[in-house]
Amino acid sequence: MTIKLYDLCAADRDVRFSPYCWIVKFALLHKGLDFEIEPLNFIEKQKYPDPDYGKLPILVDDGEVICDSPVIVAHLEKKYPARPLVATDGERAFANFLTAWLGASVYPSLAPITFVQVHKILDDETKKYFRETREKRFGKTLEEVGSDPAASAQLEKAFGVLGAALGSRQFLGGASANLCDYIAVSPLIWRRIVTPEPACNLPAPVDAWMVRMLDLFDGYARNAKRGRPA
Ligand SMILES: N[C@@H](CCC(=O)N[C@@H](CS)C(=O)NCC(=O)O)C(=O)O
Repeated sequence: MTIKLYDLCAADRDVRFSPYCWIVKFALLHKGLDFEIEPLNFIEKQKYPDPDYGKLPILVDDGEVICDSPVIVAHLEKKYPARPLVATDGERAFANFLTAWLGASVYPSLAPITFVQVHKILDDETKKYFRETREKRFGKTLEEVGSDPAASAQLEKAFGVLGAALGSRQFLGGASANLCDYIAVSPLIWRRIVTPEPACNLPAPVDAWMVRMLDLFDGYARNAKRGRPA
């Protein structure tokens, strides 16, 4: 059995920042599965196992190509049912809620101010692709997109919601982490790897939980290499 994760990288191939790839890495670690990582950058699409899909993560599990982090997670859960990522339908519903919350309340403020930082850690050719695609998407320069004075306050408010869900719990999953934690932490790991500048002040329960998340799996995320402007 070989499991290979195609993981998005910066100019330095050891710097791997994609939040969706992080959800998959946490899922593989949670299940205790051995996996190899193949780092590829944004413009190496011809080397992606599915070049037409054109995004990462992609998992290749015993020759089967699986795209899209929720589909990959569902595949892992089905094929490797030991150590479930969610144990009940309620947990699955909460995981879906968190994905929607990230899309509605976190990424709209976090992505613009982080894209400008992602750009700094890419090689020159990839920088060109990244700038062109993101500027086309937003209709503004990356620098204009990245200078939203309201972003940090909006993020503090959004993470207040996560703090309320955490309360005094160790993890969203209770005494131990589950898929809900891996989904919720993924944008914070993204930001941490891309830049040392925090996006906002985190509420105390979220700050303490983040430390626990970084400690998981022998500090896998804490020890992940962080980007420096290329
Ligand atoms: N829904 C997908 C989203 C994957 C995605 O958007 N990946 C980004 C990196 S974070 C990507 O590969 N983008 C390719 C590009 O912009 O060219 C998932 O959850 O895996």
